[in-house]
Amino acid sequence: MQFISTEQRGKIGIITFDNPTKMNALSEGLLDEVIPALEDFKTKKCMVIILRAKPDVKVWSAGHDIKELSKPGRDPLFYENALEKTLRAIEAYPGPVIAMVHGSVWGGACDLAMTCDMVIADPTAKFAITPVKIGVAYNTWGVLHFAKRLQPNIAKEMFFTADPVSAERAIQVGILNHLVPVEQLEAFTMEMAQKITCNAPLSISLIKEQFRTLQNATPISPIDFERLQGLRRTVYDSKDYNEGVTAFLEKRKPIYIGE
Ligand code: LCV
Repeated sequence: MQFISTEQRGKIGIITFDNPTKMNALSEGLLDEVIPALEDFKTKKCMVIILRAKPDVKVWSAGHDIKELSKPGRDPLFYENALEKTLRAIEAYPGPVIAMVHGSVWGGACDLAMTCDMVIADPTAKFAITPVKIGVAYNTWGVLHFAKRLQPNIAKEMFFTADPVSAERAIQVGILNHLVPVEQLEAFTMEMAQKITCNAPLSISLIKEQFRTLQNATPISPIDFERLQGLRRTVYDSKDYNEGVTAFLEKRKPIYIGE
């Protein structure tokens, strides 16, 4: 594998993002390695998955590879998008997926962390969800991950400001299960994973699936779904989306006009 490394320790599967030159951006290449890794750990009956970056990184993941975002006029977060497929694979994994976070977490990587069953971080961690920074038409299922996990006012502040949330605040508002010192992060996470592997795997996978089914059972009428998709199209067709991506690639501040 080119962009991740994997390791199995007993019934624990570990996936490490390892593309530092691109700050572990969630490119199709990286994600196309994560999904088979999850499948492989499932075959090996790993009960717990740890998703992590290398110990010394500044950035856990820079989020979607912006260079791969679809051009205006096409939905950037379509159902078969590599990140959407990865999020579904994490939700469907028959055991807890723990995000072990050292460093900053951006955009789609923040959604990834919020889709994991638990998040354990050290004080270097920070979390930013960034569609409004780039003019992206975020998807409704993605918004649901935040709406399920956080108080609406906190989730809205994260989306509307796109500001990174510090580790200290992340533990206060419920993004984190635990905030531990840098030097204890790996041992603490492994200890929790190890503890879980001593419990009944069938019961664990049932309860995880019950959580997934209940949390996704958010009633929305077909007409409302169509309406939201129409609103999303207005955004991903907009001049602002084009400006957001172009400004990022040109390393300048975007100038939004609301069209
Ligand atoms: C491609 C990148 C990226 C990147 N893609 O290093 O959630 S949504 O809807 O927004 C979704 C669409 C999404 O996830 O969008 C991506 C959201 N991610 C971000 O907003 C983070 C953008 N990146 C940054 O703010 C900085 O790069 C951080 C703070 C991560 C690191 O800053 P630092 O000064 O250490 P540079 O900014 O110099 O980045 C190093 C190289 O990585 C590229 C960036 O363009 C630069 O490329 P060059 O070496 O060609 O100059 N890069 C960074 N993030 N998400 N490429």
